[in-house]
Amino acid sequence: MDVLEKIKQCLVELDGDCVIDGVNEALRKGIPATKIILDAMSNAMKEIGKLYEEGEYFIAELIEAAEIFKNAMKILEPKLREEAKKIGKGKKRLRIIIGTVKGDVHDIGKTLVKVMLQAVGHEVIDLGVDVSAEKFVEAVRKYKPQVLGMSALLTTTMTYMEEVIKALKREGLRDKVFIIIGGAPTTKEFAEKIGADAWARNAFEAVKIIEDKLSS
Ligand code: B12
Repeated sequence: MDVLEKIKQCLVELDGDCVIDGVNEALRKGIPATKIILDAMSNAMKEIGKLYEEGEYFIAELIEAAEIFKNAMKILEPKLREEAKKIGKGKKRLRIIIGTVKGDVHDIGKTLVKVMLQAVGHEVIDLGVDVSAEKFVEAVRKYKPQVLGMSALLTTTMTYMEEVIKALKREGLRDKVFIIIGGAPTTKEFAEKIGADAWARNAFEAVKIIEDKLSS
């Protein structure tokens, strides 16, 4: 079996040791960390989501999958940072605020975006998870970032992104930041509908969009 397929299978089966073995093997073979994370591991998480939906897996399994993912990230993060540096134009260092919106505690995707943006050389202020509109507004006022990134993994919380944008408008801060959103249920159309400036499918794309639009 191909090593990326092995990592995916092992993660879906929640076999942490096997994931770590697979990751080490893939790195030895020279497979980029970006590919390991965005292809094998992220697809495994989608698969795990499906198993949850179908009633095969429960919350305990989702928690375990998240733990395994985070453990593998400890090995992959240094490589990921090296690789991300290469996409960065690195001309302008930006200040970026990022957070997962209110009601939502999913943070793996957001953290990946953060790590890659930091690797390119930007300053990232991570507001964490379950972040209210007031907190986003306060942070934009305080830190004056060029970019605001919002993450949501639930269809019930993604709508809150629009609340944040409305709150920024009310405070006269909307036009001062470039707003980029992401997270599994979001789309480019949704981003346009709520008045965000951009949407990214994954962490790699997020860095590219920000570099192209703002860092050159
Ligand atoms: C792991 C997981 C959990 C873990 C999260 C642990 C953690 N620390 O994050 C735990 C157990 C806590 C959890 C809880 C719940 N979960 Co959950 N979870 C998942 C799962 C399996 C994987 C998510 C993940 O980490 N993916 C891997 C990362 C790398 O991918 P990603 O998050 O999509 O991020 C990438 C892009 O989206 C993008 N991106 C992400 N954020 C951002 C931000 C910006 C600015 C940009 C530009 C890009 C970007 O870049 C990232 C990297 O490439 C998903 C399945 C799925 N399909 O997503 C379900 C899923 C999201 N969960 C789901 C549900 C229902 C729940 C619960 C409601 C279950 C419950 N009954 O309690 C709770 C909600 C808790 C809450 N209030 O938030 C559903 C959501 C359904 C829906 N349509 O709303 C899903 C889709 C599973 C399913 N198919 O049913 N979950």
